[in-house]
Amino acid sequence: MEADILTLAENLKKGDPAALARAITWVESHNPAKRKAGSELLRLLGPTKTSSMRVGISGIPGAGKSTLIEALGLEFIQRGHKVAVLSIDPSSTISGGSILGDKTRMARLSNRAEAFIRPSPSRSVFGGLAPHTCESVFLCEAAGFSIVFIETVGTGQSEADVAYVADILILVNVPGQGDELQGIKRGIMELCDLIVLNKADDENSSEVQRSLAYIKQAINYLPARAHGRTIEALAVSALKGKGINILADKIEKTFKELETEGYIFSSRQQKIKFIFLQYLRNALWAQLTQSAHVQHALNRALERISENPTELYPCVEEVMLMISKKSNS
Ligand SMILES: Nc1nc2c(ncn2[C@@H]2O[C@H](COP(=O)(O)OP(=O)(O)O)[C@@H](O)[C@H]2O)c(=O)[nH]1
Ligand SMILES: [Mg+2]
Repeated sequence: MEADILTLAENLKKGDPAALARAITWVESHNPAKRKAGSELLRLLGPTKTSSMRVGISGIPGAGKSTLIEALGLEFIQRGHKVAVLSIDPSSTISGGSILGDKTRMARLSNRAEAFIRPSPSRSVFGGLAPHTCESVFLCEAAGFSIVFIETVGTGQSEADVAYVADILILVNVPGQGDELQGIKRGIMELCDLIVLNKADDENSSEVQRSLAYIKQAINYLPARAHGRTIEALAVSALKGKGINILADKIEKTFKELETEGYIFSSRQQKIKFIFLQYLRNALWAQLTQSAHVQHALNRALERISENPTELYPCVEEVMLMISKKSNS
């Protein structure tokens, strides 16, 4: 394994896609030996000196996230970038996954030597996507990728988690979404830096204009972001390639400004602490609930609480008691 790790590190640093794919498999693995090899590899590679732009792309399924990433990816390649795409795939198991899904959707991008596309499971060994996605981003950077897109599944926790990994978060909307749906998206709207109205194939259509006006109005009601910028809205058509260069300009400009202000560096520092704590909490939970006694106490408490909902605290105490007995024995 040791020699394997060294060889892999060398090949990865040369930008070999097979080495990168293998390394990502290691950090995502449920197999403790592979997982350990993955950490060893990351330690060996160390922090990369060049910083990549980490761009999260969020939005409901079908909004055109993958199509948009393909269009943006090709644009950034033209600008001299190497583009990695990590698409969070809920159906992907840790061992493999539905690689076909997004690769076929990004056929033109995946044919390019400057691009690397990889579906990533939405849950790691210890739950949540942030820890392993974050490590996969580090690996992409070590392999020389200068922009990393992280595409979420557009539902649930992955949306909030991706904000911990990305420097810039883009929310993809489509014309004609009702107020109700926009409301659901409020949580993610508060985290994003740019809102893209995709499928604006005809930017002058009344539906596009209405949706854009609605988004701009909604932005006014959002609290200010930590970096003090207002969220911008932009209509594009990923399919027709409209507005893609403007969007790419905005991404580059925002990133450069935030980097110059030191915001990228400090927010990455903050975020990695959160990720570490999430990782640790999940690891602790996994370890504590390994014991059959604790599992038994946990099941008993779950049963008790379902019958006596007011006994939340005593039930917690009961399990805690068993945990401390186990850790002292
Ligand atoms: N008309 C139109 N269709 C689009 C546009 N972008 C994506 N689509 C289509 O929307 C569907 C879903 O796109 P996809 O990128 O897979 O969405 P995702 O689930 O958000 O990744 C596909 O059939 C795309 O061809 C666009 O700008 N205009
Ligand atoms: Mg997609």
